[in-house]
Amino acid sequence: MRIGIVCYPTFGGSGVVATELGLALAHKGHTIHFITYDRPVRLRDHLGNVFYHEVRVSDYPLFDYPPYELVLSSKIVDVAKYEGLDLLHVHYAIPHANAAWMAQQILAAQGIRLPFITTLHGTDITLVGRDPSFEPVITFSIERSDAVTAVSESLKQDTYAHFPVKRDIRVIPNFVCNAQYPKRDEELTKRYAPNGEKLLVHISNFRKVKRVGDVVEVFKRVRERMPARLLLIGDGPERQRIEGMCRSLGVCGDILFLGKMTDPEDVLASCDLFVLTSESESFGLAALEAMACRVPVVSTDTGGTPEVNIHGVTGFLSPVGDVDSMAENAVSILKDEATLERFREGALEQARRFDVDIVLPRYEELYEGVLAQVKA
Ligand code: GMT
Repeated sequence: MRIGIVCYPTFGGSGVVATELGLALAHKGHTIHFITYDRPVRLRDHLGNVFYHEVRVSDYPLFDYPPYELVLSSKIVDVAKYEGLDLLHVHYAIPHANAAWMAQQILAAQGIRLPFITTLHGTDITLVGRDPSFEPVITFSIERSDAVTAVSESLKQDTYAHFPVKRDIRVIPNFVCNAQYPKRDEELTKRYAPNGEKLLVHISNFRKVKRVGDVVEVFKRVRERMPARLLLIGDGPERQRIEGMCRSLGVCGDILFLGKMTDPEDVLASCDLFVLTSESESFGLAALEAMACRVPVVSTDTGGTPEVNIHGVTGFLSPVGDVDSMAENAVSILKDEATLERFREGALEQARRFDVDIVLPRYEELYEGVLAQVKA
């Protein structure tokens, strides 16, 4: 199949999933055209059948708001026509689904039928999407998509709860390419934990929804009970505040801010526990990536996280904001090697249930179904 993929090219989970999906499809022989405003950060492989089309918005002074969606729609039309796309898969509803719908209309006027699939990722529904100024457009473009998927059962239910949407939404969870994840490298572990401290890790875009301050509070409590250090990977609007918080709590010396990392797997695999304290999380891809590195997870019990992090098996779940409970759970996993090992195994087993080889065929089946409907 010739498949167009529209996504955010940044470090967000939706862009990562879209890119890994495109690469996995390309490995199976499909031709993939990424259409986005920058090269997706995870687009690292040089395969002959993967292409990147940049959406460049003119900065004409009349535009206070550059019309990105219009340029995106035009680019989709162009790629669909000249590369002969069979279908388009857009990740994150805003503004990708409505840009896809507009492109579909323009192509239809030229006698070309381009079906499009929308994958809902989380904040497009639970945060941004709930802003009333977006609601009619999101509802419309979800209804008009040829197929819609959500990355968790929880996100599917949230969509029905917050939007007047009636159509079927198929749950296809996020995935990991387990074969790509490295084993723990003791040398690397020693660099971050030179005195055998337990290594806690958190990865996010440092937005408010991630409650990174709670990660620091959890860490502070764990460190009172055992030698420990914390790696914070990523960057975003909350970083400066969190740095200030670390200083005032006096835990700076044991917290390392590593910034944005394109491929954090090696560092992840050198850690002992992943901490995810989000207010809401439709899936928690970073937690699944940690599990693929045999790292258990202490997380909040919100949105889709319980579908990924199994309480008592891959880690533990606590109410949002309950830093005492999360710290207690962290200590109970880290307290002895045998327990940690049991959770490590549980985490890896769970990651294998979300392997690309299991999830990818579900997307291919969906694509084939959509194409069959178009031809009928
Ligand atoms: O978490 C973010 O702020 C980024 C966002 C995105 O769309 O890139 O992540 C969402 O999609 C990920 C991939 O499907 C999910 O794993 C995240 O749980 C989801 N984030 C939220 O729901 C907050």
